[in-house]
Amino acid sequence: MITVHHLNNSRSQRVLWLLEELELPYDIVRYERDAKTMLAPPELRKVHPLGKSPVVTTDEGLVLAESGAIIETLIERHGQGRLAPAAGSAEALRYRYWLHYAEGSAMPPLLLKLIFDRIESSKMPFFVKPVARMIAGKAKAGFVTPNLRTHLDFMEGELGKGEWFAGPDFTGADIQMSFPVEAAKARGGLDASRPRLMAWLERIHARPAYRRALERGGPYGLLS
Ligand SMILES: N[C@@H](CCC(=O)N[C@@H](CS)C(=O)NCC(=O)O)C(=O)O
Repeated sequence: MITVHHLNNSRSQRVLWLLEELELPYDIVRYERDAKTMLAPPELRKVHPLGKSPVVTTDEGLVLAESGAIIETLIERHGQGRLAPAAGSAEALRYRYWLHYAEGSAMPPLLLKLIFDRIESSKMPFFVKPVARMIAGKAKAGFVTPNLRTHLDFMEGELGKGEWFAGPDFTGADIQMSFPVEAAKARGGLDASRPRLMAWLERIHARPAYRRALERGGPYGLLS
C-alpha cells in the first residue's frame, strides 16, 4: 500500500492526482499548515528530515520525497506504459525536461513573489515599513516580475507545440507542471492574455482523476 503524507494546499495534491490517474489504492496521512507561518507541522520531519510535503511511504519501507522524483518513480513502477512517453522518443526528452523545470526553474520566482508580497503586507514597526516595502518593491520590479513574465511567455509558447507539455499525450509532466501554473494563476500574473496556458488549466481541471483527487485531498487554495 502507498501512503501519501499530504499537507493542505500543497504540492502533495499532485501526487493524489497521479495516483487517481493510475487508479492505484492509497492512504492519506494529513498534516495542517501552521495558520501564521504556513509551515508544515514538525510531525512531518519524522517521516522525512526536511519535513516538506509531499512524501510517499510504502509498505516495503520506501520513503520517497521531491514531487518530480515521486511522480517519475510511481509512473515507472505502476504506469504500465501510461503517463510517460516511450523511452528514447523526442517526447521522452520533453517529459523529463518539464518534470525538472517545474521545481527547478518555474517555482523559484513564484516563491520569491510570495515572500516579497508577504513582506509588503506583514505587520512591522512603522519606521521599518517604508524600507521593507521599498526593498520588496525593488526586488519584485527588478527581478521577480520580469522573470515571471519570461517564464509565462516561454510556457505559453511551448504549449503551441502540442496540447500537453510533453507533446500530443497527457503525461506525468502535466501533473508536475500543474502546481507552478496554478500558482501563477493564483498569484503570478497568469491571465487570459496567455490563452494556451488558461486552456491547459481548463483541460486538467476537467479530468475526472483531478476532481477525484480534490475530493480526497480536501480544499485546495490554489484554485482561486
Ligand atoms: N521541491 C519540493 C518542494 C517541497 C515543498 O517545499 N513543499 C511545501 C508544500 S507546497 C512544504 O512542505 N511547505 C511547508 C514547509 O516548508 O514547512 C517538491 O517538489 O517536493
